[in-house]
Amino acid sequence: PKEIFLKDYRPLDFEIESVDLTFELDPSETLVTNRMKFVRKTDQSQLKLDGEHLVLVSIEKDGKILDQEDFYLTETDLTLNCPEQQFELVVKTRINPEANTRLEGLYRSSGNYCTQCEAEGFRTITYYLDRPDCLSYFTTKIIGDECENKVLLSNGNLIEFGELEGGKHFAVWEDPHKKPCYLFALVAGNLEVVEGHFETKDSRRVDLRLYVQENNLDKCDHAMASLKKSMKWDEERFGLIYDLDVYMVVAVDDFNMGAMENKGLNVFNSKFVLAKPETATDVDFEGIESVIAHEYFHNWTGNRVTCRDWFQLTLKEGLTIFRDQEFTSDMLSPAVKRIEDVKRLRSFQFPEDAGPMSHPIQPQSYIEMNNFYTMTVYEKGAEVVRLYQTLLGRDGFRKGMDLYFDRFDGQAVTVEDFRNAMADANQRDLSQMHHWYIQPGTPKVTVTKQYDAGNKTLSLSFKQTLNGKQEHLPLLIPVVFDVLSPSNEAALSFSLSEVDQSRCSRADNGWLFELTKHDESLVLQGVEEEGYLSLFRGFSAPILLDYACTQDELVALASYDSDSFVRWESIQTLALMNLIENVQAVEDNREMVLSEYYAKALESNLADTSLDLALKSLAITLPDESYLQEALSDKGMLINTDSILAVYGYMKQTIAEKFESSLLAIYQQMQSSEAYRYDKDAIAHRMLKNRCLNYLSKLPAQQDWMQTQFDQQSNMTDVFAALEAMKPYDSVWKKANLADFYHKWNHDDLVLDKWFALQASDQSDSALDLVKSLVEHADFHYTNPNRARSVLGVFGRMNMKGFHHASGEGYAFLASEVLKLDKINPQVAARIVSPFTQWKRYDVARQEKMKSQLTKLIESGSLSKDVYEIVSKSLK
Ligand code: HT7
Ligand code: ZN
Repeated sequence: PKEIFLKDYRPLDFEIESVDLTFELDPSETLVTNRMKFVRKTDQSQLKLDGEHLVLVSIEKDGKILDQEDFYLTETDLTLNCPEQQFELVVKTRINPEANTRLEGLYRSSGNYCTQCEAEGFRTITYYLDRPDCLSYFTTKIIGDECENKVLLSNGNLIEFGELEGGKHFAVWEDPHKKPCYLFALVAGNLEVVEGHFETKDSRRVDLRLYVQENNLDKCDHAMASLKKSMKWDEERFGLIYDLDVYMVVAVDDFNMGAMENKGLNVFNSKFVLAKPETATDVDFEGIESVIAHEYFHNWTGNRVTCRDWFQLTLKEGLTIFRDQEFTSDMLSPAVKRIEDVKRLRSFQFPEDAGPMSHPIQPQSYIEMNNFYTMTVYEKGAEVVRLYQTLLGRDGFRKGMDLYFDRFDGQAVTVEDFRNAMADANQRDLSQMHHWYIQPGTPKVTVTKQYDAGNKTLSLSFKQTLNGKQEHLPLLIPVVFDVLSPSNEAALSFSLSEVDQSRCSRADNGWLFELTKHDESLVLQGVEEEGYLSLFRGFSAPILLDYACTQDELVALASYDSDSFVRWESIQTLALMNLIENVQAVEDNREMVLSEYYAKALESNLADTSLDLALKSLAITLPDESYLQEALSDKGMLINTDSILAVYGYMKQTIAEKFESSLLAIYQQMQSSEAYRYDKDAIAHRMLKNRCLNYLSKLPAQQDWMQTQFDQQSNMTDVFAALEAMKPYDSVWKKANLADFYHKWNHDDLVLDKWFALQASDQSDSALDLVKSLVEHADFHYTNPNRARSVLGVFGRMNMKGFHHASGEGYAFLASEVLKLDKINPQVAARIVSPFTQWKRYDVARQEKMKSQLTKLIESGSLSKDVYEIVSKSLK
């Protein structure tokens, strides 16, 4: 397959002024007529249009039908000579939506038509210049059978509709905003609508419409409320107002990702729209709120100002993730949101960046663009956007955003354009920020301190490395820190020399030191005692911190640091040290222990009645397994998954035993007879309660709580937490509860996904047999991405016992499933294969077994370019 490079970017030779599309819908033979007005912009007269999986019916140029010899057709494009300055082409193609299991372009889901065009799906609908810098005005006419397609939707405003002969009807939509074709959308079928409205701050009424299947009408309230909150928030925080009279969201069951921000007509995976307390957990509710917000925010960051080419993807995605993080932070708890985002980044993005698919947030090349919708482009990209806000302050960041929209509204631009807007609006030189965009890997910052009691100076030295070396272009790293008194918890005062004042200033949550070189130091003067360092407050940069801190210092920070992130981070570090020590103990045949320091920190957090309940829950949660794996790899240790399983088993059991009475008391205090509410306090109560339940479930004397909570059937958060707690038990009662759950919910696909996922992550001794039985289940369908992910995705990522079974059978199973899925949906198959990319991290025996499955996949000779790219890069 061909590799595409950023360095080969060339501006367009032709522009398309307008596009007039007509769809004559038919499940297997939809006819698309595409009338385009072209303007030639350079001397180049060869026009090459992208097109794949299409049957070409005819091409007409300026009213004349072209013959076979007038154009050149391949599997991926159509080339013709166009010496005219301006001309019109009418291209007719035939497509088969029903056979489209790739779910790109036009396809059918639950009997309805829908589209997915990002990144390069439009070329499977018609021949076109399918690249984001080709902006055009779209008009779309949809003709369909009236009984089967009550609803006919596309982007923009409805300008005409009516009846036709033979039981058909039509609708014409006109989008007044120029857009790239990846934002095109069409939806048709028998959907019901939930309506609402929003009044903009300039007093315009916007109609809000959620389209869902009839049986889901009772699950739309939360999505509608989230949409209204998002619209209001974007007006208040960024002054951004919606620009059409209607905003539509359609929920579909078969969808490759979370949702898609098509102009005025978002298409969503139903998982991110539908919720009621009986069917959805708090995590689902939060997911809906943030994805609804994310897609809405794209209207400005992505749609009004779009990307010049796909290498600029982080321009819209990093920025929009940052915006949705800020939104959630304002809606719920800023401290909790920050910790959750950092956990996600470390558990998923850090490993990606340390593996064979590592790439900068602005990738330099790709084989399949869909493989670059990654944690790096999205989440690390958002962290890099956050760096601007940390460096410039909220007001400075807002000034930069305002200038960005003033300069680039209606254009397709680059990450450099964004940076220049930030710099110019704040009269700052931010050119060094470029280094974050072009270098892969997670930087490490090593900090050392030296206290001189005689001179009362505290010297801090900072050293940055990337991928273990100092050969990289140095990064601009904001270090937010403070120095705390060991005796009275307060921040110590100090002064700075004049030179240091230009590199270190006061910030909202401490001091802001701008590290710009490979090695740098800072001298704090007038420091009365050797303080404790509270470093990278709020996780002020996406780095790995290497700071030789004593465990006493960590216990102190874990117990009283006023920065919630550092407080949580300190207890996590103590836990991590304890976990690593125990991994070593297992491997050396020594006894495992619960470290006295970690236990002390747990105790003080459990006892702290002033601590926010959600933060308490996070504090008593062990770092997740992928974070431990990351830490072991960072130390150069190979991972033996059996040791990791043994260590987690021991730690959970020992914590439960040691803190039984506090856990039980908190569990009981957190009980509530109130109806489900989705708000910060109620979520925090459930979160802490269910964390305690999880620990208590390890203790024979407390096991009944699981069944009691399950039987109460209060809401899905609590029911599912009870089932999760039961998961490790190979017992009759667990099976009976799972069977009850299935009978109650098998009519609801989203709930059934949970039932599948729970079992796919079951790490009991029968893990492998269980997952094999799941793909044989009558409700398992390879064609539905949510279902495939809830079994195969969960098994590869979350079932250490089954996937990494020493026999290698887990690897063989997943690889053979990837091959099956690749024939149906390559985009989803490429995600499912990703756990194999980490093969070099595991012990030698496992490495060989994983590698041999990767080799088998390559040797199958029939891989899609999606899966091929991941597998071939992993084997390099
Ligand atoms: N911009 C979208 C990214 C996307 C996508 C969505 C659904 C299916 C396939 C897709 N390919 C790319 C989603 C977002 O970031 O908002
Ligand atoms: Zn996005």
